[in-house]
Amino acid sequence: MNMDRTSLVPALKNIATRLRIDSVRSTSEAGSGHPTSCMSMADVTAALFFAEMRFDPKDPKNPESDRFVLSKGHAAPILYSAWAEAGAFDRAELMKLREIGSDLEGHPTPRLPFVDVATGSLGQGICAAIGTALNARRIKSDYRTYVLLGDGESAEGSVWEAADVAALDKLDNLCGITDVNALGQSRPTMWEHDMGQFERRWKAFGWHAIVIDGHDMAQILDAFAEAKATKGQPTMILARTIKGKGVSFVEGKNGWHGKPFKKGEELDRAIAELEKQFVPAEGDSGADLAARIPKPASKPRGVDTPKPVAAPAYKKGDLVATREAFGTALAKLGEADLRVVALDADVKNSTFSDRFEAIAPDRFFQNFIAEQVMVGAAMGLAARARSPSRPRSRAS
Ligand SMILES: Cc1ncc(C[n+]2csc(CCOP(=O)(O)OP(=O)(O)O)c2C)c(N)n1
Repeated sequence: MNMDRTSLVPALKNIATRLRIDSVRSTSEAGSGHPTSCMSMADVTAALFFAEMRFDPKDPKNPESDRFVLSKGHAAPILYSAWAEAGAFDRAELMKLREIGSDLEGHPTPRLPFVDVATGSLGQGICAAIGTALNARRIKSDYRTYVLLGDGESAEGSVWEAADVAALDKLDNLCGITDVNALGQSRPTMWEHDMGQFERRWKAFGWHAIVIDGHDMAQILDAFAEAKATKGQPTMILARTIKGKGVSFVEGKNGWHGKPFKKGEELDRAIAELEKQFVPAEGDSGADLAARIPKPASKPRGVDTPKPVAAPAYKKGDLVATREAFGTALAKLGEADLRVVALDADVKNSTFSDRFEAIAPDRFFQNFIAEQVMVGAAMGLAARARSPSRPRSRAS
């Protein structure tokens, strides 16, 4: 179902309101979690899932699907809510957040079919997103990778290692969004709402940077369109937002990080305020929305079956340095199995992984002396390199 902007914007706003309500309710039910961190990113999430990404909620591992990495993993409740809204699983499951026995943990894990990599240790998600973006090149797919970070998270050194490598690799299939809500865990963030600081940094690292009001749906949609049209460099959308957006007594207030609303008067007040924010809109029921999500093209892809190769021909008594044996074995594995990739941090001539590069240059990824992004990217590549697996019917 296609919708023009005038119908789309109110429908997306209502989704954002539902995502906020779910995040508030599920964290209150759990008695823990980060509702205010979810509320700042609700508008961006609604636009991303229901007007930007191509994916099939029932087949999240489809090799041609766009990828989403929630780098600020503590905002997991809104990720779960978005997938439930899209029809991946029953919305009632959301109320099992953080229960023993539910896969809807406090931070996302790949036990969930729609999560590629575990996030929550801040600064790692963007590195993994480099891996999923590189994988698109490896398998010659036009899928895009989206990664959402916190502004507090952006102080992590690994974020800037990732920024460097993505620019060097000209990953124009990668789009970051920074949720600049100006608050961290215990205090305001380093640059608070000084958007120019973020913009200058990302531009200096070679990214296309777009500053927007992260609660203005039209600006969000325009920014995603601009990112998609940007060639030769990755894009970072810097969304100025308000932490706790939607509930007046927490909006922009320090001291509400990682605090659910207390059941009873506090929760009821929050929900009542949010429910007032629904606007008249057509076609925003769950089924309408899921039907509107563009599905990825299905391309026939063979399974890369490993082929037998001869083991390295060592003779008893040969003296071979461990690192050289490693390089030789790695090259053999690469020859046998096309899914094997290798990443290096400027030590390929010590580890002999240059032997792998010689036989499979298109599966060898150089990260220079940036080991954090190298390890994270390896995680992203590993998550996508597996053969397509069957979709699971429920989340927990
Ligand atoms: C590596 C790491 N350090 C510290 C933390 C603890 N922590 C969790 S959330 C958070 C604040 C994050 O702030 P920000 O990135 O701005 O996110 P938001 O305000 O949207 O919650 C901190 C310090 C963590 N999860 N990972």
